Amino acid sequence: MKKIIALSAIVLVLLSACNSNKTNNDDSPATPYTPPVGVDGKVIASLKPVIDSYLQLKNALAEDNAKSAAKAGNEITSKLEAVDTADMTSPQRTKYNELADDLKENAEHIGKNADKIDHQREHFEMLSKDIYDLVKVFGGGRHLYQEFCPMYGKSGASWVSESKEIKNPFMGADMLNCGEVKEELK
Ligand SMILES: [Cu+2]
Repeated sequence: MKKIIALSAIVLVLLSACNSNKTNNDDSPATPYTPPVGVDGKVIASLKPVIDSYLQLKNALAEDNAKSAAKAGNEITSKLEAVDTADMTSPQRTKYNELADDLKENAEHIGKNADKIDHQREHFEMLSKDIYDLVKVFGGGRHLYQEFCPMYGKSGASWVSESKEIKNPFMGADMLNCGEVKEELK
C-alpha cells in the first residue's frame, strides 16, 4: 500500500510538472503581421523557406517521424544556401553568417540521422535557439511563438512554432501537449 501511495505521488508530481498545456485555441492573430523595420523585403522573402522547413521539421518531430525530420533538415541546409545576403545591412549580414554556420551544422546532423530521433532532437534544441535569434533579427514572415517544455533534458527546451497550440517536438506522442507559450515573436 505504501508503495502505491509513493508511486501515485510520483505520478502526481510528473503530471503537475506538465499541467501547463492550457488549451488556447485562439490562433487568430489580433493584428496583421508586420516585419521588423529595416529588413529588406527580398531578405524576408529568401528567409521564409528556411522558416518553412524549420516548421516542417518541428512538426515531423512532434509526430515522432524521424524520416520526415531528416528530409526537412536537409531542406533547411539547401534553403540556407539560397538566402539573399546582398540586400542585408552589414550588421545583419554578420549576424546572419554567424547563425547560418550553426544552423547548417545542426540541420546536416538532423538530415543524416533519419533513424535516430533522439539524436535529431538534441540538434533540434540547438537549431531552435538559432532560429529564435534569426526570427528576432529578421522576423519570421508570419506570427510565430516561442514555446517551452520543462520536461526535456536537464532544464527544459524551447522551440519556435506557428501555432499557440502546443505540439511538443521534443516529447512527441509521449507528452504531445506538454509545454507553454513563452513569447509572441514580432
Ligand atoms: Cu549529430
